[in-house]
Amino acid sequence: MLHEQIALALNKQITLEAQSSHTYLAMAVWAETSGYDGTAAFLYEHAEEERMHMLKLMRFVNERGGVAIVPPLTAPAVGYPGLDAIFQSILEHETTVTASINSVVDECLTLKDYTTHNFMQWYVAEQIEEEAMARKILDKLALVGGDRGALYLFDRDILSLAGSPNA
Ligand code: OFO
Repeated sequence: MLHEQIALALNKQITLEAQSSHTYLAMAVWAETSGYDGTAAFLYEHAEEERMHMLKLMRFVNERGGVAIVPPLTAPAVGYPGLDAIFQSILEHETTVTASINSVVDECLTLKDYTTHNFMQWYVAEQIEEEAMARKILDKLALVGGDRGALYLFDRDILSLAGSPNA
């Protein structure tokens, strides 16, 4: 049976993963309607992955005797100033997600919930990859600078460039 505080922390994490998915979906729509088809494909896929992260947590909470809450979400932005702003905001968001995952892990140790601690290790590893990926993309964008031809190639190559993020 899940400790009430762990259930609360996991439900908070569920909200964050759902909000991530929602936000990346809005970014995908912007990219698709701004001519960045490669970036849009990447972001649609990323949004799906975040939904999977949310579902994995929900199933775990329910399996352990808690009740997963389907969270209300905040409406994401409709417009974005450009690709740099999008990936900068993804990096900042993922840093917040990492901090939140670390605090769940902390709580597990405090309350001696080693099962949830073990389950959360998947998320800890995933965050290392997600942050690294956002940094790698930002580095590429910095190289592109204002060069439109290079931006075209960036958009064409983003899926292979970033590698396929973990599902
Ligand atoms: Fe990108 O964060 Fe999920 O876990």
